[in-house]
Amino acid sequence: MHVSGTDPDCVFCKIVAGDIPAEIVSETERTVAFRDLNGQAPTHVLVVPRLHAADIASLAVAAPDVAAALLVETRRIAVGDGHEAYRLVFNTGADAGQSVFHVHGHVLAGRDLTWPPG
Ligand code: DGP
Repeated sequence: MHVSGTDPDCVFCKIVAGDIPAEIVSETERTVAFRDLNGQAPTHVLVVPRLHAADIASLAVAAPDVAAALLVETRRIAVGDGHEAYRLVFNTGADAGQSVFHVHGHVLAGRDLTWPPG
């Protein structure tokens, strides 16, 4: 199970700790949300747990309360940016486009979001 307190080599653990700057959107007891460096929509926010977990399924098994808190936070982020509708993406595994292995939900909103995704 890839869940632990923090990983010293993880870029998102460093953002959570404040060691790397990011445009923080919200902070809760369990989560931190910040704008994506390579925004793909007018709203493109990443919401992450403070604890290190590789992906959403690992997090849900090890700490379901944290996974639920992360999901609740996604709507608050979208509404905070003025959007009732949003897309939530968890790329899971390198072949699915995951490049940072600290679970993060992409909250995307503010433009037409086509289906199927690329
Ligand atoms: P994914 O491909 O699903 O693992 O998404 C990783 C996202 O993280 C990608 O859209 C770019 C973003 N990202 C990577 N490094 C940083 C960083 O240091 N700061 C911020 N704000 N975003 C980052």
